[in-house]
Amino acid sequence: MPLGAVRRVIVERSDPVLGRCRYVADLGGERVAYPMLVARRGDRFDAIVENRLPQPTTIHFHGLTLTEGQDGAGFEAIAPGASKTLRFEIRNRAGLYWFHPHPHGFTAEQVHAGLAGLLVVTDAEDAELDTALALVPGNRLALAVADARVELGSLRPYAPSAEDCLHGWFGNRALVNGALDAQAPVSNGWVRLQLLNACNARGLLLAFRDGEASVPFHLLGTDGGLLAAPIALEQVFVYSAERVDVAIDVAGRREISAVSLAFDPRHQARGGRLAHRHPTREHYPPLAAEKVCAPATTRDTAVFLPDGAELALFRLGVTGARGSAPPPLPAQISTLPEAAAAADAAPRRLRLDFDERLGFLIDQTPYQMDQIAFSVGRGAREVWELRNSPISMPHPMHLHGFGFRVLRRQGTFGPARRLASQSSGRLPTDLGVKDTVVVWPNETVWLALDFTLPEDAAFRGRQRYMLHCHNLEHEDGMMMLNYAVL
Ligand SMILES: [Cu+2]
Repeated sequence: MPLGAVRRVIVERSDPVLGRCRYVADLGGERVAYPMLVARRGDRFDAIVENRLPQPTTIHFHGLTLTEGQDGAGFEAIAPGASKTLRFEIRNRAGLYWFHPHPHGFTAEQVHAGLAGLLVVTDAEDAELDTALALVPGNRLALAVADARVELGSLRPYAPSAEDCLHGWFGNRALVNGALDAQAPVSNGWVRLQLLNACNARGLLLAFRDGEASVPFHLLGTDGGLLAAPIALEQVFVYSAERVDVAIDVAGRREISAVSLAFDPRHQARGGRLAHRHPTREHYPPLAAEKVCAPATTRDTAVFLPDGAELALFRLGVTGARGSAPPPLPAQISTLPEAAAAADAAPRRLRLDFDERLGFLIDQTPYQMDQIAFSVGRGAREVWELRNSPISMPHPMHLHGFGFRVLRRQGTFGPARRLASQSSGRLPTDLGVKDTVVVWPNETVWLALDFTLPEDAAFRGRQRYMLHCHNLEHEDGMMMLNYAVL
């Protein structure tokens, strides 16, 4: 559905007992639940968001460069029964973006409830690639992969224990665009998949199989669009909120299954007795009926697969006769330059830590909504050094407002080290434009950032944005900070 056609977005509960929720797009008469939005770079969005939840909410367009007022980061949540107008222009590169709630203290529960929508942005370069791949309609898919706890065919409501608050909420089954056991028909030739990890906390090690055999694929792009050149791979990490764009040659195959392979997720932090109790939460009910949503005292082991466990994701059923071989992949697919740091930039150091009492912290400080951790100059080019402590977990760190580039990784151990096939200790996904980057335990990651904002009037004055962990239990557990662009 074209982004520009949406007049109103209704945020509502579809199942008050289990606490399931959905976005409904109103096109000025016709209403569509779970809308998948498509736009071209330069398109505008102008719609009213109506909050019909019993909790405050916001819509954060993840990955887009927007003003503080349109970013939906939770400084001004939309109260139950209230509305807000969202109005902006898409200035980012073509790629897979997404939208989800970001009200402080309610984000994990609302995203888990099903509030995660996709926005596919295209441009001339993106269209050229489809032409070069001779992509047939139906062979380009945008998929949001989440995990949920399913028992006896029914989704269990969100009720995290202290252990869940520490490690994250993990399910036992994959939901793809909201469906269990998802299967998509595709035709012979190239298939282009743009995939979002919409799990609250689970890291995915994405791979494809034909029976027992691994099916190779090519990484085309990341969070913020296409790489300069495709990279041939057999598996790729996609952490919460990260996106990958991949091409798979399915010619001559009948069925391909997408899986998350088993890996050691390096959850090394232990012993916290964390429970997320935000003062504001006490004024609002949970999304699920209270009788099924009492805070769990022990972890719900019956319907639970830990992070790093193998998980079936979805299947592609291949139809049509095997024709001639699909065209070769172009050697260059975009004009993205190499990542480079400003020559004189001394790094801004940020530490990721764990405290048994306070949980996960950035620079030893839990989130405070009315504080600004630091300010950056408009148009400044900076290098950020994110260092994770050795006793920790992988933290997918998300920056609001700006895409960035990964310069270097150091101190990487475990499965990420095995896949760090690129220069400067980087993973293949590090070669693209990112808005979310995983920092593994003991690892230091250097990022190149450019804080140039659009010239127009809406961006004038101080703009506040956030840096936070996108493990949503860590996010609601205060692993966030505000920064300002002056
Ligand atoms: Cu985290």
